[in-house]
Amino acid sequence: LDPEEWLGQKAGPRYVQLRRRIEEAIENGMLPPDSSLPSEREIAEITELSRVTVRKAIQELVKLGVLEQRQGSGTFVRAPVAKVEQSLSQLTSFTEDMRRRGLETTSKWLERGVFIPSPEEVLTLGLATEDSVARIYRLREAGGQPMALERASLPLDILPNPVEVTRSLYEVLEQSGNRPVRAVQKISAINLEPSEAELLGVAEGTAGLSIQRISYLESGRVAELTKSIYRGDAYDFVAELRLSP
Ligand code: 16G
Repeated sequence: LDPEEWLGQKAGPRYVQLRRRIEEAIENGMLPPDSSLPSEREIAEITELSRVTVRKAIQELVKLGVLEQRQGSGTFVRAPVAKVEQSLSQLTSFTEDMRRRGLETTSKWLERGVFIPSPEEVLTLGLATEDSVARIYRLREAGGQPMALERASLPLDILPNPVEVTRSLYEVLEQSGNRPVRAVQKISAINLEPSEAELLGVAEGTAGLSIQRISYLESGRVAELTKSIYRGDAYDFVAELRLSP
C-alpha cells in the first residue's frame, strides 16, 4: 500500500478507502486466502492513517466475512469453503453426509426441549392441540466450518427426550425404531438475515438456501418437520433425472 497512491485520490471516508484497498489486494492475489495481514500498527505506519481508522476498516471486513480474526494470532484472509455436493435423491442425515466426506460434525445448541406447538407444527405433525412438541435448533458444523442452521420439530412419542440428541438425530430415531424412510423436501432461495449470517460466519445478505424437510415413517406417519438454512456458498444440491417411461 503506497499512501501517495491512494490518499486523497478516492472519495469517501478514509477507512472505506483502506477497506477497498484491502479488498483489491485480496482480489488481485496480493493477499491470498489464509494469508495474515500486517498488524494494525504496521498498517497504520505504512498508510499513515490512524490506528482507529485502520481498526475500523478491518472490523468492517471481518463483519463482511472477508477477513477473520484468530485468537492470539492476528487477522487473516478468509479462505472460501470447499463446496459440498449433496445428492437430493437419498434420505440421509447431516452426520452421515459429512462422515462420508471424512468430516467430523459438531453442533452448537440454540434450543432443545419440549414446547407448546405452533399451528404449523400441529398441522404438519398431526398433533392434537394439547400435545407438546420436541424441538431441536442447532448450528451444524463440519470440519470446524459452520454449514447450516437447523430447526427440527418432532412429535413427543417419536422423540420423547430431545436432550438425548447430542450428535445425530437420525441415530437416536434409528435406535428407537423411528428412522424416517421417506421425505419430501422443498428448497427456496433466501438472503440470510443478519443474525443467521452471524451464526453461519458469512456476510450479511449472503445468499442461502432454505430447506424444509417433512419426513415419514414406514407407517406413513410424519416423523419430522425440519427447517434448515444452508450456506449458499457451501452447497451444491444435485439430483439425477431420468426420462419418464
Ligand atoms: C439433515 C436433514 C434434516 C435432518 C438431519 C438429521 C436436510 C436438508 N435436512 O440435515 O432434516 O433432521 O439431517 O441429521 O438434509 P443428524 O442425524 O445428523 O442429526
